[in-house]
Amino acid sequence: MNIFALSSGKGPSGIAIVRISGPQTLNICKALTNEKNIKSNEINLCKFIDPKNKKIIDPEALLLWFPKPHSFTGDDLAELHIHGSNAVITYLLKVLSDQKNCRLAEPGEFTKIAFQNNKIDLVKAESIGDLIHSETELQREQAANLVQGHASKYYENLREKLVKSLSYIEAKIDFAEDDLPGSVLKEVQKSIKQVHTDIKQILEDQKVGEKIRDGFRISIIGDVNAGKSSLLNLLSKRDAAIVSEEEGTTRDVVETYLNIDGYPVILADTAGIRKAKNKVEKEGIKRAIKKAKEADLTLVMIDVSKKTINSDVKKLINKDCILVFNKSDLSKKTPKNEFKNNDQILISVKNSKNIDRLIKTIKEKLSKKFMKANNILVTRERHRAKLNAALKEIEKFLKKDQKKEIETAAEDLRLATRHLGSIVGKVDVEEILGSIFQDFCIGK
Ligand SMILES: Nc1nc2c(ncn2[C@@H]2O[C@H](COP(=O)(O)OP(=O)(O)O)[C@@H](O)[C@H]2O)c(=O)[nH]1
Ligand SMILES: [Mg+2]
Repeated sequence: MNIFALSSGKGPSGIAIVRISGPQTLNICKALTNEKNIKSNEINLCKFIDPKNKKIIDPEALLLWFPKPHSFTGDDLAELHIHGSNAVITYLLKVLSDQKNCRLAEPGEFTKIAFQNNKIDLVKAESIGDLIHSETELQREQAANLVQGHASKYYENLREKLVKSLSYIEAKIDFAEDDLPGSVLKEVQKSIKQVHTDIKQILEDQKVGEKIRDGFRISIIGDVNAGKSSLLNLLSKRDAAIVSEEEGTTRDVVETYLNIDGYPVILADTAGIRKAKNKVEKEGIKRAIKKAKEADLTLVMIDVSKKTINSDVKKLINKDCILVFNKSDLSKKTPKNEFKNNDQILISVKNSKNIDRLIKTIKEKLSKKFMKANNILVTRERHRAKLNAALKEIEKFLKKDQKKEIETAAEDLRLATRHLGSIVGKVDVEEILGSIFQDFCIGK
């Protein structure tokens, strides 16, 4: 079966790219162009024609032909660069679907075939998806790193260490004691302990890779009528939350997704903190406090015209909060307070005053708190779960007396290897055997 799809965005645009992949790709291209001599890995200038009625689909287009295995999918693949109008695209796609054994590709199918043909591993497949969907600079950077295989190489390296240790243990099980030096088990222990330390270190990353993919969580909390909803609306450039001079307007949590100067952020507006009598408002305040606790960063908003900070709000201020004094158009004096170590910013949402400084401070805070690790490896819960599972097996292994329980200890390592391998999509027992044959001359 051959698959095809529009690989560029929806038209109209100067150029659109349609990809075809599968064993009959060249024949399909020949039928569509009437060209007998399509050159591989070169640009072919040609006309695309409807083979049924000889009508011209696009009089001037480009065809790139990549024979397997040197293509993105690893199968025969062609790229058709056509004029990007809806009519040209629609006609070409229809003609392609008329061809024998040719169907529209499913989402991600080109990448899936590339994985099945061993052109890319799972982490790369995922990160290609992330790169395509990246919305902020930080997300683009992270995905681009993964596409280049940094994480895959690291995991592969760890896995190879486990495979090597496992091959020693298997040898110890299979061969007579005197064939192997006594220090082998000690060496294995040492190497596995190192792998354990490395995985632990990867996991202690404050989940920054996932946060960059999904967005950093920022909560706005504070007094009623401090201007929390107004700030959310200003930053998100839309009327996401209701603003009113009536106290206790916001009750539910309102969230919006923002790009704050390259940082992906989920900003949450919450109910104002006060002694509420109303049941619904009480629930809103409970949710506000919960949001603040879960947040990566909290903006505590205070109305400067109030002169003091509400004692219930004070209780929520910790060392990571930014104190945002709002309504500088009404008063320039910020209330005296004991939070000397916190960032304190005086703004006016009404007049858009000092908002750029607030944004800069938010960025600095996030960067200081999360961007310490320069080598981000885990970007998905899937990776984290597999690493944790591998860690568990390694811990089981390390707890065992490997002389007495060598068989079950080997099984622990086998499972750990499998968990690590499944991050990049590699699970292979043959390799363990291969490693044994390589290191011990069995045929002697
Ligand atoms: N003077 C002045 N009023 C503001 C400012 N920001 C918000 N407000 C007003 O304060 C009131 C409460 O705002 P709102 O965003 O609903 O506050 P919230 O209860 O904290 O969500 C509204 O009448 C806003 O128009 C500001 O910077 N200056
Ligand atoms: Mg509000």
